Amino acid sequence: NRFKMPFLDRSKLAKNPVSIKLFGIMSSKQTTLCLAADLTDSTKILNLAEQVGPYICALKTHIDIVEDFHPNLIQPLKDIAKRHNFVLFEDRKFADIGNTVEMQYSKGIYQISSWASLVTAHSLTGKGVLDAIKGAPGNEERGVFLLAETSAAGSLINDTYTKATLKLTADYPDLVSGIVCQNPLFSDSPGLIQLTPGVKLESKGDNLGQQYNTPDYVVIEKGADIAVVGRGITEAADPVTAAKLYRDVLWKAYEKRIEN
Ligand code: 5IU
Repeated sequence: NRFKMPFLDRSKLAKNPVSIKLFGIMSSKQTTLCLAADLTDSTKILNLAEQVGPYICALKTHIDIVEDFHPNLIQPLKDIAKRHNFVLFEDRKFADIGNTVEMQYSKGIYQISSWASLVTAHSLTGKGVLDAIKGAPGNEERGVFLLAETSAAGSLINDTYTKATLKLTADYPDLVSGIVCQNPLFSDSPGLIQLTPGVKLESKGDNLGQQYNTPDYVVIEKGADIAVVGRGITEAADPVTAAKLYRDVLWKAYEKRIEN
């Protein structure tokens, strides 16, 4: 099963090009850390990306919270991602009918499909979302993380929904990079990546329903391959030191998981 398999072996079983790339980055940089760069200022995002670049495998954005957004932000961000070898990941959580998703993904001021190798999507509206992302213009290199669970307290997602999401994933092996979830929902399909948000060393939540678990717990007990860390890093006194610490702790947990 995937929990015991090294990433490099799993990369050979992955069908999505971004997953293959990610497994390679994770192995060579020894990091499973995805930074949630939830900042509203372009310069701050670029500076943080530059500084923590060596320690992350992916940089997750919410591009629509950037207050001074200009398309000029994209090229430097792409340059930093290339130089430090990490993947750009827009957490757009597409959830509309296919036709609308196609436009949200490729048009408007953000033109997500032109720069984000990875995006998130809800499975709520079914296969149309995936067909839209698959067929839209933009970069050839693209992958989707489908939401099967969330870290939010009181989430309406139930077991039936989660199972149906996994089933949908199986129909798009070349498009879906992995699953966003909190529990080890799939043990086979080693080519798929489990992405788990809600990760913090001090696992106290916020006052808007976010629930945190520690790096050790999500990787060893819950099967996370990539851990998403936002405020644990962005709000640390020294974000660079914090990123390095999360990288180290997460990687040790992964090594422990695949041990013997
Ligand atoms: N995020 C979650 N939980 C989820 C999903 C996405 O926290 O279930 I799906 C996003 C929201 C935010 C980041 O961008 O991951 C976590 O940030 P913090 O580590 O600051 O809570």
